[in-house]
Amino acid sequence: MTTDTIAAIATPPGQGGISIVRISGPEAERILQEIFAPASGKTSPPESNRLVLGCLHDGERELDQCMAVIMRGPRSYTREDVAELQLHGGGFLVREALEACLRHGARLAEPGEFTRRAFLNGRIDLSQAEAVMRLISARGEQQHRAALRQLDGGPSQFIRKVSDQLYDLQAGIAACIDYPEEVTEEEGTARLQEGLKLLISTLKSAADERSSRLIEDGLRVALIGRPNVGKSSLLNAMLGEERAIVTNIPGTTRDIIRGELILDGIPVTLTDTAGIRETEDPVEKIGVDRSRKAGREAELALLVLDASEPLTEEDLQLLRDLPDDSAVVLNKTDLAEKITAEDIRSVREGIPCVVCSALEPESLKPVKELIRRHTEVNDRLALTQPRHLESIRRAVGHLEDALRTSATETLDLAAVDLQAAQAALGEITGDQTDERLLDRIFAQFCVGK
Ligand SMILES: Nc1nc2c(ncn2[C@@H]2O[C@H](COP(=O)(O)OP(=O)(O)OP(=O)(O)O)[C@@H](O)[C@H]2O)c(=O)[nH]1
Ligand SMILES: [Mg+2]
Repeated sequence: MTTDTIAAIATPPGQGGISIVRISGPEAERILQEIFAPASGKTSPPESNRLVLGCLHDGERELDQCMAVIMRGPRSYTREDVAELQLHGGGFLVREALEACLRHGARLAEPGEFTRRAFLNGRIDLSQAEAVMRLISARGEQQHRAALRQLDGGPSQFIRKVSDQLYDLQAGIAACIDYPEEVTEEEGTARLQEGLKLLISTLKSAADERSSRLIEDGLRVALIGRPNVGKSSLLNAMLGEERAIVTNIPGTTRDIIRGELILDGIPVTLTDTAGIRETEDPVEKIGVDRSRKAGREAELALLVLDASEPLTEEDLQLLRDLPDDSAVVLNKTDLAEKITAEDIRSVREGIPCVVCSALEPESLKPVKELIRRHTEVNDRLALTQPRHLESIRRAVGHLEDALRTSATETLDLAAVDLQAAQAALGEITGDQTDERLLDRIFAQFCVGK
């Protein structure tokens, strides 16, 4: 399908032990022969999939002593002939090697073009191609696991199974229309509706938006509260580093400060905020607005209170204003406690409340445990990637239309909805795609992959 030969540096820029330059296409082997001479002096074509030691040169000029391999298609990543050079890792050398490939007829690859070719040549489907990029950029265990499952073809198998069941329903409609003496319209409609309900519930339970968001984006936790209660100290203690400035002057933190930690394989973004209070200072005012916004936008808002002081009117107001699904952290329990969890619950019934001291790392366990409870995900989900969820939502919409249409109109009209659902599912595996969608997906890749 593809006719030209592409080349790119597959390893990140900078110095390292080894860098890899990759070539794919019909000219890959010729280019390799022209710029690489095996140390054995052999001139016969090298064996496929075997690393060979030799000399990389550009005409008369020696560039490196390196390893090279030719992987003849279809036993290669792209199913085309692929050559790889393993060079000594260094910015100058690797760029020279790439230049040599380009001078001998290769074209510089676009981001993701190797993987795009693997997809176009039928080696992997679209969802697996996306999984490659997810694997590369995985932060934390859960993202990694979801990416591996996807690369393994889990979501694709699931979609194909659902798609087969959808074809069965389409065939059922056709049978009903073509052979009315065999299947009555009522029987056909009843069977279709039963099948549709089952498919809708299968798709909905395979694509849980909350779990998907957690796996993809992690959990956002905001530390809010009035000044000087120890929000920045808590952030630092949780991260194990001095990220935010801490002083005993109320109003120290002026802006949003973020840090990331991984809890149970899920990335958790902790946000420290400016202490919330009435102020005339225009800069502090902006900070306070941002704090309130961070509290509203987080999946989990933690109201931090200074347990060594009685509850103030500001504390009570913040406590009442907390969004649902928030919790309270009573900090500074190394000092004499003036507030208890009971006091808090008498204002907000049932709200989770933990006690700790930012100065005693051991005491942070309950805070971590509280956050961890919010990171629980259904990790057996078939689909987690946002693009896939969007297709599933559309497919479910069409199936629900079909359910309505079959109740009020004729079956052939419902068949149109089923076709639309089938097309939406096909976008996930790439059975139905257009160039624009492919461009959008592969533009997110790195060059050389
Ligand atoms: N004894 C004790 N002191 C603490 C604890 N946590 C914080 N402090 C002290 O309380 C003061 C304020 O701490 P910060 O972490 O700056 O408080 P903050 O909530 O970020 O304050 P703003 O940035 O002004 O909103 C500092 O002097 C800290 O050392 C704690 O658990 N125990
Ligand atoms: Mg602070």
